[in-house]
Amino acid sequence: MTYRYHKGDLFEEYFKVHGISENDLDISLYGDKYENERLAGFKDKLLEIRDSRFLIVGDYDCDGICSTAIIKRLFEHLGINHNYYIPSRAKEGYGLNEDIVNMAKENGFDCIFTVDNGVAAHDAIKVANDDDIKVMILDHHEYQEEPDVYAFIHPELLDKPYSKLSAGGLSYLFSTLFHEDELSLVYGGIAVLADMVGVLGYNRYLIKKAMEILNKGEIYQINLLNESDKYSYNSLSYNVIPKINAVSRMDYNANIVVRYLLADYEDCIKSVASINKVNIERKNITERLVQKAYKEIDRSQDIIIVKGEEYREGICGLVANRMIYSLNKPVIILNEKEGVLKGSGRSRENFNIYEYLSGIKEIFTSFGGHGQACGISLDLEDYDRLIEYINSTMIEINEPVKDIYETDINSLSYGLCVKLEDLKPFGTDLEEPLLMIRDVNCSNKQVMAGKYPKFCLNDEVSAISFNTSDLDKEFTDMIGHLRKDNYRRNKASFIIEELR
Ligand SMILES: [Mn+2]
Repeated sequence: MTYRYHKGDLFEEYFKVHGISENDLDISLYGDKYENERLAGFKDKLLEIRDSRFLIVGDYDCDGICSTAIIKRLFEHLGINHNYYIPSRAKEGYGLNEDIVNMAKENGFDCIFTVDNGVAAHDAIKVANDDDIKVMILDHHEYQEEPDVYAFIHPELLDKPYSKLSAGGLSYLFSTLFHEDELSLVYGGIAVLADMVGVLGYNRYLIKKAMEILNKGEIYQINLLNESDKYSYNSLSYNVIPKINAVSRMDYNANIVVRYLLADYEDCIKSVASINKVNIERKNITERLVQKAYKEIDRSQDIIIVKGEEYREGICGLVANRMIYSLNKPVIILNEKEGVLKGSGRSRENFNIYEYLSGIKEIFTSFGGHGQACGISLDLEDYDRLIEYINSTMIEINEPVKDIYETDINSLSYGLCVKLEDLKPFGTDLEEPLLMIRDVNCSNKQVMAGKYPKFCLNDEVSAISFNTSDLDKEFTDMIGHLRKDNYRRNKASFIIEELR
């Protein structure tokens, strides 16, 4: 780890590091109707053919599920004749394909409206065009050329504060041109959080507004998944969103969740238990596969790769994700089935795995993703070529860089803690500031629960470490995060990450 130290005003430095201004955090700028030519054009195109029969084609992850639910609600509001379809992760894989187009045609749909997919589905689009099925695409995945379709909208066609939206966020923004709908706003906010597309600009507005609505306690669909009507960003990220994602990961159809998100209270009560059960299975399997993978890997390799029949395709990404942090190396986990390998690669911010694997993309039958995450498929017979590529290519993994903000004991206060809390939610484009106090006088050590050292820093702030090896450590500097004290009003805790 390389550290970059920042002296001077904490917030000034923090904004500088992130290349942002207060405006990027100000959500009061949003809420009125957003005017944009491309978005308006997309709206007009929809209205022009509103008497058609629409098939909404979504994706099976949380963003895709929320997008589908939002557009479905919009179509109901507009009285548009529609149905929706989400391909099976295991049997069909991601995105619009020719079979779905044929199925749409056979069932008398004259328009396909894709959400969270479609921008790269050139072959399927061609089939649809030949069959006179109009295609409307609402997607946020990267593209080189605009798809040849009836209508297309993408966050990058919008102004900067809207340009990092996920598909669910964009679906919500689009729906505001027609109606105001709190449930759609909540699903838009959850989608943005789930896809980790950033927490600034309109993304921030959606996440914070969703949180505000959720904390009123009336969105029973999410209350039931959260098992509480009290919310934090963590409860959404670590409790609710994984459950929504678990269904397709475990090879069930994500339609179940779309239906759930739009069902009445009684029906939700009936089906929430099965979603919870699937999620518990998902957790157990992930844990088991992580342990298995650790036994099978060669730790001396620069890039860790494992394949096997037991690695469920929907779980590969989760397993890889768990391993990159402890190994600090890129990890690829592949499911092997009937001569075909399918799975996921993950890496930390300091290595671009997508670019790296692009160097041998000719062996992949499907390949997509971004710097830190990608999905690949290849024939088993090409596996040796992949290994050869990995063994013969030098890779350079940069040390991760961490920004540290120097402060002194007197500046630490409950007030500062409140100001820092206002920066939440944190995300890929806004990390929680890591603080450092130099030359701490540590004469007042207490021991909590027999193993954790605690220090009184001033009237409002005490510091605690939950690392038992810090108990007798000699140090001069403390590094950590300032958080509200859960037990004492108007007090803050400095949670120690490291003593030096
Ligand atoms: Mn997405």
